[in-house]
Amino acid sequence: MAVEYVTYQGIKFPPAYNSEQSLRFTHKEFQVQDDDVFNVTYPKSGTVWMIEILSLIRSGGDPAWNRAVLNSTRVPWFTTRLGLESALSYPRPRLLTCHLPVQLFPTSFFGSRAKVDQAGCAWGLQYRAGVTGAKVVYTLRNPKDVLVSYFYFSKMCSSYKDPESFEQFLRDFLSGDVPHGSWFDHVRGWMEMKGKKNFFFITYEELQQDLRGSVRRLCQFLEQELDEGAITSVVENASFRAMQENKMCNSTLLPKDIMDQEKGTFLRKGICGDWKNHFTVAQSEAFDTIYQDQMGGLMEAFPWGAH
Ligand code: PPS
Repeated sequence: MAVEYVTYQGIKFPPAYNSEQSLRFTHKEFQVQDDDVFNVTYPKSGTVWMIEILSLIRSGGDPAWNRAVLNSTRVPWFTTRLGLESALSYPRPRLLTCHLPVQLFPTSFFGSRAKVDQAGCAWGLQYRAGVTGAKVVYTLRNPKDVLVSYFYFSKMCSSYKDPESFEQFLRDFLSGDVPHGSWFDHVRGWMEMKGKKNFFFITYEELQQDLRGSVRRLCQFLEQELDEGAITSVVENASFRAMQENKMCNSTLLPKDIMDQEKGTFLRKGICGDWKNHFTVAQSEAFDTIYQDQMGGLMEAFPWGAH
């Protein structure tokens, strides 16, 4: 059946999980609590990985919760219809997840005066430091790897249009004509928050390179002290292999009409640099030109910036 995306404020969303009403509600009316922790990503950047890490940290390194309860219940997708119900009945302190670009994030997180401040805050939103203690963990990944992962995911997930070809998907990704909008806008928007004390930025590549160090930094940010044994347990239980074996996070429990496991695997490769197996030299150069143009000075801020 043909997929018709839901559009909210000019951005497309997959129809199985979102409606215009649920997106408007989470944008305009969802009440952020002081002790909420948000896991925010552009798709395919390490969302479910961070869900495992955050839940393991929350349970002091004990994997029982991760092994017994679905990831979508532990850290609900609060912008989706079902996720919103879970989020509203979730006992505080909540762990929540979304792919929202910053301009569609709940306004209750920000000051509501919708005017551009003198410093030129991009979306006309002002952060009210001290009013809310809610925290955001934003994970980003080399966009070329995001694109490859997104390409395969779109093939297996019924709520996404099956890409015509890699070349076409590349064109759509570069022009931002994909669900959840442009990677460039998403990252640039959230990067405006860099330096705020309630924002934590991390890359997929850092998680790969030094998961233990990343978990330590996250614990510090979340003000949750874990001893070395507990950190070891987080690292072990959030490994690619452990996650592949855990039905509560490997997506194999999803019904075929949502995710067809015969068409692919959600935890597909879990590596950095798979783009090199997919991009031609010309495609990579075209990507770099647009990346440079869109990201400008932000380029060097990321581990893949120099390449
Ligand atoms: S989604 O659909 O947006 O929620 O997808 P998301 O979870 O953001 O991204 C899925 C990719 O993350 C990889 N992944 C991991 N890599 C390494 N280690 C661990 N533990 C891990 N967990 C998830 C997953 O394999 C997807 O990447 P690809 O490149 O497709 O393998």
